[in-house]
Amino acid sequence: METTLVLIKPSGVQRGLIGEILNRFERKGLTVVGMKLKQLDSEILREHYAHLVDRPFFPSLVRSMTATPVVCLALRGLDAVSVVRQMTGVTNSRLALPGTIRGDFGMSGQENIVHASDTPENAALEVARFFAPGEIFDYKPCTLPAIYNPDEAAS
Ligand code: IDP
Ligand code: MG
Repeated sequence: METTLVLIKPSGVQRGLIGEILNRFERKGLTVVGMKLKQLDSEILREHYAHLVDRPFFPSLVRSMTATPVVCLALRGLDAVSVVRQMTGVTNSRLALPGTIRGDFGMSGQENIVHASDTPENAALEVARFFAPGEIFDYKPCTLPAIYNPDEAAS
């Protein structure tokens, strides 16, 4: 099973979408193994968005991501990273498909409601960036046999 990081960004928090977004991931069958509010600062954002620090919109991105606390979610499941990226939709919310979070709730490229890890390697780094080890809970929900077959659940 993979564990991936989702941030409900200030755009999602301000819009009152925390419950809606969490509901989608729960209904899908992902296990919430970590969850908290966190106020971000430019230091963690320079690390988290290291691939964007030299882009002209980076100061605006930092302002946007520090406007309110974000909701940090660690979600576990088979192929959780790609499943959650598909549920998130492409970066520009105006191009994101209906049925995705960005496609259903967003109109912006920057104010695009959620962050989701893009590869298993980055997911491991990002979960460790936003959660202390004691904040991730290794439990198996009793619904797992209804979500996966035994071979899948063992992987
Ligand atoms: P992703 O969130 O879909 O993985 P990234 O390219 O990793 O997209 O960019 C991280 C975040 O930076 C985006 O979610 C968006 O909020 C912001 N961003 C990316 N490209 C632009 C841009 O061209 N203008 C403004 N903001 C951008
Ligand atoms: Mg990204």
